[in-house]
Amino acid sequence: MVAMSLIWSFPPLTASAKPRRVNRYSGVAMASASVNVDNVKVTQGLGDLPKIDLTSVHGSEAEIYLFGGCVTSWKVASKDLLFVRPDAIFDGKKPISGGLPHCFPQFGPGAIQQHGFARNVNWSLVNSENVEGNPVITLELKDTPYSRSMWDYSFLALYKVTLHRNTLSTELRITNTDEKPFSFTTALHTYFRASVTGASVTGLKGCKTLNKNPDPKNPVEGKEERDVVTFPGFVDCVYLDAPEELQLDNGLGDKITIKNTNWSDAVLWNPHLSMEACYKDFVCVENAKIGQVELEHNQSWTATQLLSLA
Ligand code: TA6
Repeated sequence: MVAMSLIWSFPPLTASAKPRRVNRYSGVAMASASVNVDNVKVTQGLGDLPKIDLTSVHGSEAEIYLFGGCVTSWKVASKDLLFVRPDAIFDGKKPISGGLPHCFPQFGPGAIQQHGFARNVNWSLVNSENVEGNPVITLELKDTPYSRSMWDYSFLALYKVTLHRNTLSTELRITNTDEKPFSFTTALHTYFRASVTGASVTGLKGCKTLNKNPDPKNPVEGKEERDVVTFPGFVDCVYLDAPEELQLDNGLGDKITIKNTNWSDAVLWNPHLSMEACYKDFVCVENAKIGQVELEHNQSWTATQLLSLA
Protein backbone atom coordinates (compact mmCIF):
# COMPACT_ATOMS: atom_id res chain seq x y z
CA MET A 1 0.00 0.00 0.00
CA VAL A 2 1.26 3.48 -0.85
CA ALA A 3 -0.26 6.14 1.37
CA MET A 4 0.18 9.86 1.40
CA SER A 5 -1.30 12.58 3.54
CA LEU A 6 -1.59 16.15 2.45
CA ILE A 7 -3.54 19.21 3.28
CA TRP A 8 -4.68 21.12 0.26
CA SER A 9 -7.19 23.79 0.90
CA PHE A 10 -8.24 27.08 -0.51
CA PRO A 11 -6.72 30.25 0.94
CA PRO A 12 -8.14 31.05 4.41
CA LEU A 13 -11.37 32.95 4.21
CA THR A 14 -11.70 36.20 6.05
CA ALA A 15 -14.98 37.42 7.46
CA SER A 16 -15.27 39.88 4.60
CA ALA A 17 -14.56 37.27 1.92
CA LYS A 18 -17.42 35.73 0.00
CA PRO A 19 -16.66 32.01 0.13
CA ARG A 20 -19.00 31.06 -2.66
CA ARG A 21 -17.00 33.27 -4.98
CA VAL A 22 -13.65 31.61 -4.24
CA ASN A 23 -14.09 29.49 -7.29
CA ARG A 24 -10.92 29.44 -9.31
CA TYR A 25 -7.90 28.05 -7.59
CA SER A 26 -4.73 28.81 -9.47
CA GLY A 27 -2.69 26.18 -7.64
CA VAL A 28 -3.89 23.05 -9.42
CA ALA A 29 -0.36 22.32 -10.64
CA MET A 30 1.07 22.87 -7.18
CA ALA A 31 -1.55 20.69 -5.56
CA SER A 32 -1.14 17.91 -8.08
CA ALA A 33 2.60 17.98 -7.46
CA SER A 34 1.92 17.17 -3.84
CA VAL A 35 -0.18 14.09 -4.63
CA ASN A 36 2.40 11.36 -4.99
CA VAL A 37 0.15 8.46 -5.86
CA ASP A 38 -0.14 7.81 -9.54
CA ASN A 39 -3.84 7.04 -9.65
CA VAL A 40 -5.01 10.35 -8.14
CA LYS A 41 -4.55 13.51 -10.21
CA VAL A 42 -5.67 17.07 -9.63
CA THR A 43 -6.75 18.70 -12.88
CA GLN A 44 -8.69 21.72 -14.06
CA GLY A 45 -12.29 20.80 -14.56
CA LEU A 46 -15.12 22.70 -16.19
CA GLY A 47 -15.13 26.39 -15.34
CA ASP A 48 -11.48 25.91 -14.31
CA LEU A 49 -12.67 24.40 -11.05
CA PRO A 50 -10.22 21.98 -9.42
CA LYS A 51 -11.16 18.38 -10.08
CA ILE A 52 -9.68 15.14 -8.82
CA ASP A 53 -9.39 12.27 -11.27
CA LEU A 54 -9.27 8.75 -9.87
CA THR A 55 -8.19 5.75 -11.92
CA SER A 56 -8.30 2.20 -10.67
CA VAL A 57 -5.80 -0.37 -11.89
CA HIS A 58 -8.90 -2.35 -12.89
CA GLY A 59 -9.91 0.30 -15.43
CA SER A 60 -12.69 2.16 -13.60
CA GLU A 61 -12.54 5.95 -13.27
CA ALA A 62 -14.13 8.70 -11.19
CA GLU A 63 -14.08 12.49 -11.06
CA ILE A 64 -14.67 14.64 -8.02
CA TYR A 65 -14.98 18.42 -7.87
CA LEU A 66 -13.69 20.12 -4.74
CA PHE A 67 -16.54 22.58 -5.20
CA GLY A 68 -19.35 20.85 -3.35
CA GLY A 69 -17.18 17.76 -2.73
CA CYS A 70 -19.17 16.39 -5.64
CA VAL A 71 -18.42 13.12 -7.45
CA THR A 72 -19.56 13.93 -10.99
CA SER A 73 -18.47 10.84 -12.87
CA TRP A 74 -18.09 7.11 -12.15
CA LYS A 75 -17.09 5.05 -15.15
CA VAL A 76 -16.88 1.29 -15.36
CA ALA A 77 -15.62 -0.03 -18.69
CA SER A 78 -15.74 3.58 -19.96
CA LYS A 79 -19.49 3.82 -19.33
CA ASP A 80 -20.52 6.67 -17.02
CA LEU A 81 -23.14 5.48 -14.56
CA LEU A 82 -23.71 8.94 -13.08
CA PHE A 83 -25.47 11.87 -14.69
CA VAL A 84 -24.77 15.58 -14.70
CA ARG A 85 -27.67 17.70 -15.85
CA PRO A 86 -27.10 19.71 -19.03
CA ASP A 87 -28.09 22.85 -17.11
CA ALA A 88 -25.40 22.24 -14.46
CA ILE A 89 -23.30 25.33 -13.89
CA PHE A 90 -19.61 25.09 -13.04
CA ASP A 91 -19.03 28.61 -11.81
CA GLY A 92 -18.25 27.99 -8.16
CA LYS A 93 -21.38 29.84 -7.15
CA LYS A 94 -24.25 27.47 -7.79
CA PRO A 95 -24.23 23.83 -6.69
CA ILE A 96 -23.28 21.34 -9.38
CA SER A 97 -26.54 19.70 -10.49
CA GLY A 98 -25.51 16.13 -10.98
CA GLY A 99 -23.39 13.26 -9.73
CA LEU A 100 -23.40 12.89 -5.95
CA PRO A 101 -24.15 16.30 -4.43
CA HIS A 102 -24.13 16.62 -0.66
CA CYS A 103 -27.19 17.92 1.13
CA PHE A 104 -25.89 19.11 4.51
CA PRO A 105 -26.72 20.30 7.14
CA GLN A 106 -30.26 20.32 5.80
CA PHE A 107 -32.09 18.11 3.33
CA GLY A 108 -34.71 19.98 1.30
CA PRO A 109 -36.18 23.35 2.18
CA GLY A 110 -36.06 24.69 5.73
CA ALA A 111 -34.36 27.24 7.94
CA ILE A 112 -31.39 27.69 5.60
CA GLN A 113 -30.90 27.42 1.83
CA GLN A 114 -32.42 24.39 0.04
CA HIS A 115 -30.28 21.28 0.72
CA GLY A 116 -27.84 23.24 2.90
CA PHE A 117 -24.49 24.77 2.03
CA ALA A 118 -22.10 21.79 1.69
CA ARG A 119 -22.81 21.45 -2.04
CA ASN A 120 -22.12 25.11 -2.46
CA VAL A 121 -18.66 25.56 -0.97
CA ASN A 122 -15.12 24.35 -1.56
CA TRP A 123 -13.97 21.21 0.18
CA SER A 124 -10.27 20.43 0.72
CA LEU A 125 -8.30 17.36 -0.26
CA VAL A 126 -6.64 16.03 2.90
CA ASN A 127 -5.54 12.54 2.00
CA SER A 128 -4.87 10.33 -1.00
CA GLU A 129 -3.89 6.68 -1.09
CA ASN A 130 -3.27 3.89 -3.51
CA VAL A 131 -4.59 0.70 -1.97
CA GLU A 132 -3.63 -2.25 -4.13
CA GLY A 133 -4.18 -0.20 -7.27
CA ASN A 134 -7.42 1.38 -6.08
CA PRO A 135 -7.48 5.10 -5.35
CA VAL A 136 -8.85 6.42 -2.06
CA ILE A 137 -9.19 10.11 -1.29
CA THR A 138 -10.51 12.04 1.67
CA LEU A 139 -12.07 15.47 1.42
CA GLU A 140 -12.68 17.75 4.36
CA LEU A 141 -15.14 20.53 5.06
CA LYS A 142 -15.09 22.75 8.12
CA ASP A 143 -17.18 25.68 9.21
CA THR A 144 -16.32 29.09 7.77
CA PRO A 145 -17.73 32.57 8.38
CA TYR A 146 -20.04 31.83 5.43
CA SER A 147 -21.40 28.59 6.92
CA ARG A 148 -21.65 30.18 10.36
CA SER A 149 -23.66 33.06 8.94
CA MET A 150 -26.50 30.58 8.41
CA TRP A 151 -25.65 27.65 10.72
CA ASP A 152 -23.63 28.87 13.67
CA TYR A 153 -21.75 25.71 14.62
CA SER A 154 -18.23 24.40 14.41
CA PHE A 155 -18.12 21.07 12.59
CA LEU A 156 -15.82 18.76 10.69
CA ALA A 157 -17.05 16.73 7.71
CA LEU A 158 -14.73 14.07 6.29
CA TYR A 159 -15.72 12.41 3.03
CA LYS A 160 -13.78 9.36 1.91
CA VAL A 161 -14.23 8.17 -1.68
CA THR A 162 -12.89 4.79 -2.80
CA LEU A 163 -12.90 3.44 -6.34
CA HIS A 164 -12.64 -0.29 -7.02
CA ARG A 165 -13.10 -2.41 -10.15
CA ASN A 166 -16.88 -2.00 -10.31
CA THR A 167 -17.73 -0.20 -7.10
CA LEU A 168 -17.68 3.36 -5.85
CA SER A 169 -17.89 3.75 -2.11
CA THR A 170 -18.24 6.83 0.03
CA GLU A 171 -18.03 7.36 3.74
CA LEU A 172 -19.29 10.58 5.28
CA ARG A 173 -18.32 11.38 8.87
CA ILE A 174 -19.70 14.46 10.59
CA THR A 175 -18.15 15.52 13.90
CA ASN A 176 -19.43 18.16 16.26
CA THR A 177 -16.34 20.26 17.03
CA ASP A 178 -18.46 22.87 18.79
CA GLU A 179 -19.00 23.22 22.52
CA LYS A 180 -22.76 23.16 22.05
CA PRO A 181 -24.86 20.34 20.61
CA PHE A 182 -26.23 20.57 17.07
CA SER A 183 -28.58 18.64 14.83
CA PHE A 184 -28.75 18.22 11.07
CA THR A 185 -30.38 16.34 8.24
CA THR A 186 -28.45 15.18 5.20
CA ALA A 187 -28.48 13.21 1.95
CA LEU A 188 -26.37 12.12 -0.97
CA HIS A 189 -28.54 13.35 -3.84
CA THR A 190 -27.25 10.78 -6.34
CA TYR A 191 -28.10 11.31 -10.02
CA PHE A 192 -27.90 8.04 -11.99
CA ARG A 193 -27.79 8.01 -15.77
CA ALA A 194 -30.94 6.20 -16.87
CA SER A 195 -33.62 5.77 -19.45
CA VAL A 196 -36.50 6.92 -17.30
CA THR A 197 -39.12 4.80 -19.05
CA GLY A 198 -37.16 1.61 -18.32
CA ALA A 199 -35.72 2.53 -14.91
CA SER A 200 -36.91 0.90 -11.71
CA VAL A 201 -35.93 0.44 -8.08
CA THR A 202 -36.57 -2.66 -5.99
CA GLY A 203 -36.30 -3.07 -2.23
CA LEU A 204 -38.65 -0.35 -1.03
CA LYS A 205 -41.83 -2.38 -0.56
CA GLY A 206 -43.31 -1.89 2.91
CA CYS A 207 -41.54 1.40 3.64
CA LYS A 208 -43.46 4.31 5.05
CA THR A 209 -43.56 7.07 2.42
CA LEU A 210 -43.81 10.84 2.37
CA ASN A 211 -45.02 11.48 -1.13
CA LYS A 212 -44.39 14.97 -2.48
CA ASN A 213 -46.47 14.24 -5.58
CA PRO A 214 -48.59 16.17 -6.35
CA ASP A 215 -47.61 18.89 -3.87
CA PRO A 216 -43.97 19.01 -2.72
CA LYS A 217 -44.98 21.42 0.06
CA ASN A 218 -47.52 19.00 1.52
CA PRO A 219 -46.10 15.46 1.57
CA VAL A 220 -48.74 12.76 1.95
CA GLU A 221 -48.00 9.85 4.29
CA GLY A 222 -48.41 6.38 2.86
CA LYS A 223 -46.84 2.98 2.45
CA GLU A 224 -45.03 1.58 -0.59
CA GLU A 225 -46.95 -1.42 -1.90
CA ARG A 226 -44.94 -2.06 -5.05
CA ASP A 227 -42.12 -4.58 -5.40
CA VAL A 228 -40.73 -2.62 -8.29
CA VAL A 229 -41.01 1.16 -8.25
CA THR A 230 -40.96 2.89 -11.64
CA PHE A 231 -40.85 6.50 -12.82
CA PRO A 232 -43.95 6.96 -14.98
CA GLY A 233 -44.20 10.71 -14.32
CA PHE A 234 -43.18 13.24 -11.68
CA VAL A 235 -41.66 11.34 -8.74
CA ASP A 236 -40.56 12.96 -5.47
CA CYS A 237 -40.95 10.54 -2.60
CA VAL A 238 -39.20 10.00 0.74
CA TYR A 239 -38.97 6.41 2.03
CA LEU A 240 -38.50 6.23 5.78
CA ASP A 241 -36.49 3.39 7.36
CA ALA A 242 -35.44 2.12 3.97
CA PRO A 243 -33.43 -1.11 3.77
CA GLU A 244 -29.65 -1.21 3.58
CA GLU A 245 -29.75 -2.48 0.01
CA LEU A 246 -31.67 -1.32 -3.05
CA GLN A 247 -31.40 -2.43 -6.65
CA LEU A 248 -31.53 0.05 -9.49
CA ASP A 249 -32.19 -1.05 -13.05
CA ASN A 250 -31.20 2.05 -15.00
CA GLY A 251 -33.14 1.01 -18.09
CA LEU A 252 -29.93 1.10 -20.09
CA GLY A 253 -28.95 -2.50 -19.42
CA ASP A 254 -27.18 -1.94 -16.09
CA LYS A 255 -28.11 -3.25 -12.66
CA ILE A 256 -26.65 -1.22 -9.83
CA THR A 257 -26.76 -2.28 -6.19
CA ILE A 258 -26.98 0.59 -3.72
CA LYS A 259 -25.89 -0.52 -0.27
CA ASN A 260 -25.61 1.70 2.75
CA THR A 261 -24.94 1.78 6.43
CA ASN A 262 -26.59 4.40 8.62
CA TRP A 263 -28.32 6.27 5.79
CA SER A 264 -31.64 5.27 7.27
CA ASP A 265 -33.90 6.73 4.59
CA ALA A 266 -34.11 6.96 0.81
CA VAL A 267 -35.53 9.41 -1.72
CA LEU A 268 -36.60 8.84 -5.30
CA TRP A 269 -36.82 11.85 -7.57
CA ASN A 270 -37.49 12.56 -11.20
CA PRO A 271 -38.75 16.02 -12.17
CA HIS A 272 -40.55 14.83 -15.33
CA LEU A 273 -41.73 17.68 -17.57
CA SER A 274 -40.47 20.41 -15.27
CA MET A 275 -37.03 19.53 -16.69
CA GLU A 276 -38.06 18.66 -20.17
CA ALA A 277 -34.52 18.81 -21.57
CA CYS A 278 -33.15 15.98 -19.44
CA TYR A 279 -35.72 14.19 -17.27
CA LYS A 280 -35.68 11.14 -19.56
CA ASP A 281 -31.97 10.66 -18.98
CA PHE A 282 -31.67 10.26 -15.21
CA VAL A 283 -33.26 9.19 -11.96
CA CYS A 284 -32.19 10.22 -8.49
CA VAL A 285 -31.97 7.45 -5.91
CA GLU A 286 -30.74 9.13 -2.77
CA ASN A 287 -29.52 7.85 0.54
CA ALA A 288 -30.79 10.25 3.16
CA LYS A 289 -31.16 10.97 6.84
CA ILE A 290 -34.50 12.68 7.09
CA GLY A 291 -34.85 12.65 10.89
CA GLN A 292 -32.54 15.01 12.79
CA VAL A 293 -29.15 13.60 13.76
CA GLU A 294 -28.20 15.09 17.11
CA LEU A 295 -24.57 15.34 18.10
CA GLU A 296 -23.07 16.53 21.35
CA HIS A 297 -19.59 18.06 21.56
CA ASN A 298 -17.02 15.68 20.01
CA GLN A 299 -19.63 13.14 18.91
CA SER A 300 -19.58 11.87 15.31
CA TRP A 301 -22.05 10.35 12.89
CA THR A 302 -20.83 8.14 10.04
CA ALA A 303 -22.68 6.72 7.06
CA THR A 304 -21.47 4.76 4.06
CA GLN A 305 -22.78 4.20 0.56
CA LEU A 306 -21.55 1.48 -1.77
CA LEU A 307 -22.57 1.55 -5.43
CA SER A 308 -21.81 -1.68 -7.31
CA LEU A 309 -22.35 -2.50 -10.94
CA ALA A 310 -23.47 -6.10 -11.33
O1 TA6 B 1 -34.38 15.04 -3.40
C1 TA6 B 1 -35.46 15.49 -4.11
C2 TA6 B 1 -35.52 16.99 -4.03
O2 TA6 B 1 -35.49 17.40 -2.70
C3 TA6 B 1 -36.75 17.48 -4.78
O3 TA6 B 1 -37.78 17.88 -3.94
C4 TA6 B 1 -36.22 18.53 -5.72
O4 TA6 B 1 -36.34 19.80 -5.22
C5 TA6 B 1 -34.79 18.08 -5.88
O5 TA6 B 1 -34.39 17.56 -4.67
C6 TA6 B 1 -33.79 19.00 -6.51
O6 TA6 B 1 -33.35 20.00 -5.68
P1 TA6 B 1 -32.36 21.09 -6.23
O7 TA6 B 1 -32.26 22.12 -5.15
O8 TA6 B 1 -31.05 20.42 -6.51
O9 TA6 B 1 -32.97 21.63 -7.51
